[in-house]
Amino acid sequence: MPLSATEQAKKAVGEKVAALVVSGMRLGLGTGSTAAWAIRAIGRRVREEGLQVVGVPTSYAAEQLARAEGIPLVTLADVEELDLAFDGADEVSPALDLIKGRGAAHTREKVVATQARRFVVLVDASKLVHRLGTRCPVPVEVLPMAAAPVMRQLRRMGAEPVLRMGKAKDGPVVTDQGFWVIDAHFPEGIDDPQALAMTLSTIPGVLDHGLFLGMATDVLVGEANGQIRHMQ
Ligand code: ABF
Repeated sequence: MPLSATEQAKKAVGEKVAALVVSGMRLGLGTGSTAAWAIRAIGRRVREEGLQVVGVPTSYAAEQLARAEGIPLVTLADVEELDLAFDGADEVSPALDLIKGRGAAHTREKVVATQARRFVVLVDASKLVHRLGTRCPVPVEVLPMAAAPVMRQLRRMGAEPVLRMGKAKDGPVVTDQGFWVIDAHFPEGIDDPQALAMTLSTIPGVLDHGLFLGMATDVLVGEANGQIRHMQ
C-alpha cells in the first residue's frame, strides 16, 4: 500500500537524520512513528554498510525496534554523553520549543535529549504551531496515588486535565516506569511556557511533563511537497 503524504514526510525526515550519522556516534533513539523511520534507516546502515554506533533507547518500544534492527544498545551509565539524539514531537513552536509525550515516553525522552550535544527533532509540517498548546495538551506523568491532587492543582492553574486512558478504556495508560499520564489541556494555548514548565516541575507527585523548552538544536520538517525544511 502506498504511504500517505504524512507518512512519506515522516519517512523523509527519519532517513535524513539517519544520513547525518557517522561511525563512532553515540545516539539517543527516539520514540514514535517518525523516530521509528530513523531507527529503521540506521539499522539498515549498520547491517549494509557496517556503520558502527551505539544507541540509548527512550522507551521499551524504541528498545525493541532497535534490537530487531541490529543497533547495539547501551545505557546512560555506559556513555559520558551522546553525540546526537533524535525524536519526534507533537508541537513545535517558532522558537523550537516542543510539546512531547503523546507516546507517554516524554520523561525518558527528556533525560536522553539532555545528554545529547545535538538534539534533532523530526516532524511533519502539521506539528508546527504559532503558540504551544493550541494543537495538543501537555502530558504530565504522575505517580498514580498523586493523580487526583495533581488534577486539582492543574484545574487551579487554568488547565483542563484528563487522565489518559488505554485504547480499550479498561484503565489508565501506564508508562514504562509504572506511572500514569494526565493530559493538561489549555484551550487558549499557553501564555508563558517557561513559567508553566517551572510550576509543573514543582508539583509533588509529578515525575516530568512534556514541555521541552530550549532543548532542540535542529528541527527537520517534512513538507507536503516532499521537501525537508531545516530549522535551527
Ligand atoms: C514521541 O512520539 C513523543 O514524544 C511524541 O509525542 C510522539 C510523536 O509521534 P509520531 O512521530 O508518531 O507523530 O516522539
